[in-house]
Amino acid sequence: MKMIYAIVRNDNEDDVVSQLTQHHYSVTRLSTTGGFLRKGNTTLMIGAEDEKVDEVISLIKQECGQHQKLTVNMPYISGTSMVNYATMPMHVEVGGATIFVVNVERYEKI
Ligand code: 2BA
Repeated sequence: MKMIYAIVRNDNEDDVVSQLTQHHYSVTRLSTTGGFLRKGNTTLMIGAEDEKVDEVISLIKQECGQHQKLTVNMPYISGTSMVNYATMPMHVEVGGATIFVVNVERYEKI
């Protein structure tokens, strides 16, 4: 058995969860925050049999689509004698999903 952790955009969360539950997968949603953009995202935990992992990833892919390029204003501190907070435009890729597949040593429902 595997535990699949999928970090998805909040915009895609509902569609991904609906798709997975319609295909009879159990999902736990965690509200998380990206360390770089410091924006909310969602981490989904899906426990699945080894042979189902590819199907789960393909369902997530269907709903999250491809990465898109986005320009965001990142805060930074400029100036030497005085602290001056400013923003700097930066190009990042958003969308898609970041997926980790981890072995499950033991699984029990009691
Ligand atoms: P964030 O950390 O907010 O990152 C958002 C996007 O900013 C990333 O998209 C990436 O395109 C860019 N980015 C992240 N760190 C960067 C850096 N140090 N320098 C330049 N650009 C950077 P994704 O790669 O699609 O990641 C989306 C979210 O998935 C991340 O949100 C984070 O919450 C999670 N994530 C991605 N890779 C991870 C990893 N290796 N471990 C844990 N969480 C990860």
